Amino acid sequence: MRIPVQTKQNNLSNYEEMAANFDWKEVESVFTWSKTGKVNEAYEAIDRHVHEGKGDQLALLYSDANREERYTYRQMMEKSNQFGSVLRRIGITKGDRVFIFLPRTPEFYFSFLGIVKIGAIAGPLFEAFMEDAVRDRLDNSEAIALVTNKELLKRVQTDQLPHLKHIILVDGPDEEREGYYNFQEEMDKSPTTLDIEWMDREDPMLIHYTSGSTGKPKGVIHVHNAMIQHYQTGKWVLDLQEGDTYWCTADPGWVTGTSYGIFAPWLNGVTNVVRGGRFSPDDWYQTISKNKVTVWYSAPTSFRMLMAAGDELVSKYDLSSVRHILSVGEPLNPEVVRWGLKVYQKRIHDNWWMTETGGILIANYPQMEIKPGSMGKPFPGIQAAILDDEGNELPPYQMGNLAIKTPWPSMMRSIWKNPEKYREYFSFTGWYISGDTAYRDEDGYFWFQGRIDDVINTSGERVGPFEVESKLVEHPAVAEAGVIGKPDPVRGQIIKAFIALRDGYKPSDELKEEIRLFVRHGLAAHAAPREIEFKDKLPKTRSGKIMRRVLKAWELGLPTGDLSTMED
Ligand code: 6R9
Repeated sequence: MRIPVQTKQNNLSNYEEMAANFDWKEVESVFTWSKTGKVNEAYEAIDRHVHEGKGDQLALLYSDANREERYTYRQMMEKSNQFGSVLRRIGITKGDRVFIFLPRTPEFYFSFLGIVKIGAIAGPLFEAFMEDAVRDRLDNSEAIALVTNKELLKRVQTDQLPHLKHIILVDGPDEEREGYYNFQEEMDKSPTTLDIEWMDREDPMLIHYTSGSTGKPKGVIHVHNAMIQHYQTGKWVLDLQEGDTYWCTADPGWVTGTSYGIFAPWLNGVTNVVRGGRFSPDDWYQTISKNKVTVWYSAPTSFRMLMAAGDELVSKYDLSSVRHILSVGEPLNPEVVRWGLKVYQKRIHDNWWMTETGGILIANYPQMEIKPGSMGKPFPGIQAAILDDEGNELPPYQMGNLAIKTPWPSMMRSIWKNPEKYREYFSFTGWYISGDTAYRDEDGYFWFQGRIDDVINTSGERVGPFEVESKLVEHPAVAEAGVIGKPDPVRGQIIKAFIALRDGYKPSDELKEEIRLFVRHGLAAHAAPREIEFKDKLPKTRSGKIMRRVLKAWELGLPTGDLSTMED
């Protein structure tokens, strides 16, 4: 099935022609730094518009249950300048890691832009992270400053973080304490102008931690040069145009919430909607209708939850402002695309990319036919291929490793303090290996098949099984644990843990609940196993590795395959 184009929209009028002729260099001339050679992505996203006479245009429309605020580009420029000054006064300089552990609120965005403006490296954290997850990230990155609030500070083990010298609290501190600062007081003391730190294109700007199948989460480093891709994909994939009101539902703790919740919309000069608080179908439809959202970027898990909330709910709201809908994070089920067509009378445009890629690489464009279930075609300037395990390109319809020709503007430039991990992605010369499997059809559309490793994708969140297993075995009752993703109609996958108990512990529902809460409170709610099954013994290799492949086969009732490496 193919869904034809509904309207002709942006200036990527002819995909085939653009894909054949596009040169990233053409994009550079939009920006100031094509003349100076020096760049700052936060400046280009915000200040540039003010200098081009668009300072009074709305940049941020923020709301949550208690607050409703709007900020123009000029105000965003001034607030982020002030925060940049705060950091400079404290002694933060270029290259320092400054983390933000806050709910999605305007302070998050002022801080983020301020950090980038002074050339420091911004580290956004999910508000949902608990103690261990926060500690691992602050520790590995050797973060020197943290912007947070009193409630979330309780989850920061400052005594175990010798590098962390400065804590800026948006609602505190209650009394004077060395190294603690009051966000608002410091902002009030700061000028609204700032000497921007002019950076080289290749200077680091952002660190996002993401999960692999082994080891602790890794710190993916992005550089200022990523802006070329943020800007151009914003134009051609998100279809951002003058006058748009855009809503990306992703949290900035996730790469989608920075590349497409901060940079792409502001580089393109549109109004960016941020809605705080938790997901609810009513709340989301209200957010669209109240703000007259024109472009809406979300994730399959959310669309599936909206679908579960029913067609009738949709008819209660005026969603007619919406022109363009997009999805990323996991496979977008054809059923959801068809449902979107029925209830929103709009196509939902799937696109593919990763934390490591920094920006969209494969997409369904507004002016292209959609084949439901396909991720779309490579962005102009991007060469995608399917490789076999020796690095040879495979013909259409053969499944293999989804790979991208290196480099591209927003590609990660390193893994923090882990060059070996970084190299693993580039084991075939000239290619980035994504870890996803896919095939290409004869029209050049790419179709996602799965992950090569054991990484779990639950409601669009990437969870490393190792991280969850490590936490599980910290529980006194748990001797061994193996964690897999189990297919789930709404969440894509749920986390299922197989657990062997220590001597003296008996399986019970209470114990399951206790273990679940242990992970929930130690790591994060989304990392806690929804299902737990007790086993006398877990399948292991002779070298002692838990064989998740066998656990998966048990779960799905499939053959267990080659067991030659399994211990007796
Ligand atoms: C942006 C983001 C990356 C992994 C990726 C793949 C899965 C993302 C997808 C998709 C099927 C899509 N994924 N988009 N799978 N169709 N359109 O999601 O980054 O959190 O790093 O996850 O997510 O497996 O490798 P990240």
